[in-house]
Amino acid sequence: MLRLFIGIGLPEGVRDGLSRCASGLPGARWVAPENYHLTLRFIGEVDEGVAEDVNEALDLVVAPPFTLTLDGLGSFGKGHKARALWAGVAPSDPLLHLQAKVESALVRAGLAPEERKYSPHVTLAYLGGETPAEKLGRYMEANGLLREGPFPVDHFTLYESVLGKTGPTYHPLQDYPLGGWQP
Ligand code: 2AM
Repeated sequence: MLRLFIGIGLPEGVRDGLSRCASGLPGARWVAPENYHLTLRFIGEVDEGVAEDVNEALDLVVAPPFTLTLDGLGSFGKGHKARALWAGVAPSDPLLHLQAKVESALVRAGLAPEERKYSPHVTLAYLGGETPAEKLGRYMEANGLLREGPFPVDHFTLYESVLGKTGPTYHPLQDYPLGGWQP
């Protein structure tokens, strides 16, 4: 079985910029900068036959390249209930267009449609409940002006997520270019 998701990798300069925010928050499990990414669609565990169907469907996705900007910080959950800290993505119609194309390709490949609303973000850290709300508030204030980009997005990627003792690592399996149909 393969644990798959589809995402957009970030240029080294953007990862460096984000990593400068990755300290000063007790209880945070920081994502390693080489693992920073923007998810388009989480797939989960599938067998190799389904993975091949997904690959063939993604090969047919046609969407234009675009630029993205990361803007500000947010969290899933608030205060002491926050469970993830992330960099936000400045509103982008081309990103939503690509995400919709990817979603319909996956449904064509036989996957069940995603029920959850798409919420673009780059996870910087997971919080296990030991981070005091007041420390998180101060961290957000100190780092909330975070802004990276604009940077070009000219492909998206099928990743395998490998769960390990120190957390998951993400391995690119296949890149799909943006910018028109290529034989
Ligand atoms: P996250 O960054 O908010 O944790 C690989 O796990 C990627 O898929 C991550 O970007 C993760 O989002 C996203 N993802 C979405 N739904 C998921 C789920 N149910 N389980 C694990 N990862 C999920």
